[in-house]
Amino acid sequence: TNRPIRRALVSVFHKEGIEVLAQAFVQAGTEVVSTGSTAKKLAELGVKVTEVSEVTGFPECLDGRVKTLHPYIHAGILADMTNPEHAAQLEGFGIKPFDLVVVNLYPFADTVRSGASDADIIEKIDIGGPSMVRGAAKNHATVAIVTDPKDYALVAERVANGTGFSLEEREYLAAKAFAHTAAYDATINEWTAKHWPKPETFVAPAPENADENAADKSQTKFAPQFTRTWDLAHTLRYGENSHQQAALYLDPLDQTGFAHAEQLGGKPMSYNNYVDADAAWRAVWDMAPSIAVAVVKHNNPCGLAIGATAAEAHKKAHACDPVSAYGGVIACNTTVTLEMAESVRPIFTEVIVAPSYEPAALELLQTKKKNLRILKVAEPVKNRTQFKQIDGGLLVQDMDLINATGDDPDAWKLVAGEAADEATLKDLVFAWRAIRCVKSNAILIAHDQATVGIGMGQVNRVDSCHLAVERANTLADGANRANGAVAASDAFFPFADGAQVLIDAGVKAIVQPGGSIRDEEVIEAAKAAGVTMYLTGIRHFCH
Ligand code: 93A
Repeated sequence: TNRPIRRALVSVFHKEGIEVLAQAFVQAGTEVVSTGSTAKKLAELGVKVTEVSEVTGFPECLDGRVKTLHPYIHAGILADMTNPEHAAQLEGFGIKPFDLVVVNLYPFADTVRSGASDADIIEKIDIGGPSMVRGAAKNHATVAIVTDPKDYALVAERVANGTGFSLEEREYLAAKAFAHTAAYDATINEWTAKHWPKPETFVAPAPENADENAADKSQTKFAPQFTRTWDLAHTLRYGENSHQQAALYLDPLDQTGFAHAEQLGGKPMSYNNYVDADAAWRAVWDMAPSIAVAVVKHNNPCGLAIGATAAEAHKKAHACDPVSAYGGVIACNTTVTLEMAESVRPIFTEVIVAPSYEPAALELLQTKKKNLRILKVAEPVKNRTQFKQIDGGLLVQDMDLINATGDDPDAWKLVAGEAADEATLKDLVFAWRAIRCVKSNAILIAHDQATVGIGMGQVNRVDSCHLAVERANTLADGANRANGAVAASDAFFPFADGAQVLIDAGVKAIVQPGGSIRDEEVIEAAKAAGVTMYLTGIRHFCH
């Protein structure tokens, strides 16, 4: 099934690595047809190359938008030479078939990332390239299609020794080529969907009595077909557990997010390190512009605090639960100072992530904590679409951000006790912001801009209340930290029992969304104890 390569079509934007192919073409005397600057480069490398315009008898035009889009090229790509009729037709037209097509496309994603103008970005939507790639891939019966420079060495070998590729190899190359054009188009789809949102004129009015879950696809801001592409960054040692394979993929249109962190020290990041560090990184940005530090374990905070300095914020966050902080991940939303590095130094920590490090802080961490993975992330967390895979499907949602209306205390409703004084209100706002990152029935007790007890991961709210109180009150020195502190609940109390646990522990104020049919019972419990209670009207579930 091997087909020797006598005639090749080469049109590549990135010319890197082309030398090895050129050498093979020269050696084998392959007839090469090529586009403008690729032809120039190949000629410089000694290849006898024919310009596409010579083959078509038509000049490249419209600023290069039309180069290869011509039947003299595409019939040469698409003729199935195992089919005698195709062969006869080609001969009738005087068109010669291609055995090899080498193409790489205009760099659309790179152009988007470079911050180029819309006009420049649109000019980088390759039309002729994908047409050649898809044509050659379709016609893998007689054509080998190469899109990946990593394959050049093998191609060169097969060109030079005259063996070409087997059918099995051409099929594989075709599959790879279709993956390449699909990813390319998905990236264009993502950019255009973001930049050209649906105009009002296309939004159908919601039908009367519409079931809110019914699939009125015209209503959603998400595209009916949610295509999205991710570039494989690298494989990971293993996944959540050692028997699971895993890898990290990156968003091709964005090089600033946490996944693109620069690693300045330590062992390679693991799957769980990424999960935890991402959660910690997000948690500290919920506190911006205040200086904040989060300590995360198993995707949940074991401490979160605001401080006048990074070091102070770390000390306060760590003090919330020093037992759990062992082997945790630390995130800071400002420069890590030497003082903070000193504070981190004695604590066994898996990962530290921050926007920057004082040189002395970095040196200390790099030299004294050799295993500590040190990450630097270029930009704060920004709003993204979130995905959660379910069996056979994908759930898509906007990110839950701390700037929803209910996060503004001016919009809160005082339903029990006296209005909080300034310091108490500050702690309530802190607790409410901090609750966003706590998972599954979140109850958080806070004092002096720091968490002191966090209840999470429970299947009922009352257990989370017990856990939060227990955490707050089981420090070695026996301090009863819940007493006089404030508390937040990520969702309403379905019964008064959970709130009562907090009240009995001595919290002076509680913030929660409200909205339970038993709100009155909950409010009564607070009133009876003289505890202040605010309702936010929105909740911050996080699973
Ligand atoms: O503008 S295009 O969509 N129109 C075409 O007809 C065409 N043919 C090849 N872009 C086209 N190409 C692309 O040009 C190839 O995909 C490749 O990336 C690039 C190579 O052009 P040059 O050889 O001039 O650098």
